[in-house]
Amino acid sequence: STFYERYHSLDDIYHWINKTRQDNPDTVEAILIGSSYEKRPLYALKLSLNNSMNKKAMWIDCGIHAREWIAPAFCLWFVQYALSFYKLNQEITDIMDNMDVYILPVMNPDGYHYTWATNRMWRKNRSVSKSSKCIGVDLNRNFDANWCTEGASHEPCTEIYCGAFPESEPESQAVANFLRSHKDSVQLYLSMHSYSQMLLFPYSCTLDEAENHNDLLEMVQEAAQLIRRHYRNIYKYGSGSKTIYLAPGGSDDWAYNLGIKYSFTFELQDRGRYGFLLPPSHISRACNEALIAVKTIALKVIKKT
Ligand code: 0X9
Ligand code: ZN
Repeated sequence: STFYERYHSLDDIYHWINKTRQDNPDTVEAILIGSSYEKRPLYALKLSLNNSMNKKAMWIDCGIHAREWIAPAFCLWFVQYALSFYKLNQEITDIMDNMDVYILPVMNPDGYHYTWATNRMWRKNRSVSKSSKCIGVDLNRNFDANWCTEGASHEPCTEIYCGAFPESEPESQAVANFLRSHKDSVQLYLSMHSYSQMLLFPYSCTLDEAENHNDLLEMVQEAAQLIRRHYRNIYKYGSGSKTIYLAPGGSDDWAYNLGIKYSFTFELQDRGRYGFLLPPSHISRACNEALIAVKTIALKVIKKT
């Protein structure tokens, strides 16, 4: 199997980031957007394949949740695909000609490292709480979008602990700061998770409909249809609160409220057979499916804006 058909340790991913940057000095930049609770660097890659000015941009983060290994694998896959197929594949060429892409391969490096070293099923980050012996905040409950209302918990020992206050965690703060300072260019926000095969959009923090609900629905519906046609695989789609559950404090809702009106969370393979333990032999298919959805949505955003 190739590099992209395997899961990689955090050290391997840091080496990959550095190598990717060095091998593509004109098109790839590594931006240090912050550091984790345990002081690991958070590098976002900026892919800029057509060096025209004033370009719009999309953001993809992977690995908010530590045990969802297919997500960082997708981020690496996507970078490799974009760099290899620019000028060969029409769709990725159109996307890269119109948008810069920011990619954060591992948003929760401390948790990811912990899943390799100690507990494969760890979800949260690794921050130590003042009030409890339990460790970790759910970074996808730590953003400032109806923070810690129904669907999150103030109890540090739960898997959905929202943290002491919104953006209490260095990882969520780094992403929020970066997006705040790039909100004029970033038009599309994507966050990669697993598992359950869903294409979700705001809101998850309320049952209210987003202002452009029908637009968002149309985009994920087309993406899901294409996945079904190409791979005979079913992805559910809809607003987060109505498709899975109420879950406040998520990055997608927060980015949406910031003004990034095309904001999505993908739940990649599978539907529960292997769950978080998706075998490496499934990586390629899972990533190709997700790629169809990313392309479909990005092209639609380009057309609309
Ligand atoms: O609960 C989550 O954070 C996500 N599901 S997961 O199984 N990967 O943990 C769904 C996130 C949907 N979006 C928001 N809740 N904002
Ligand atoms: Zn997740």
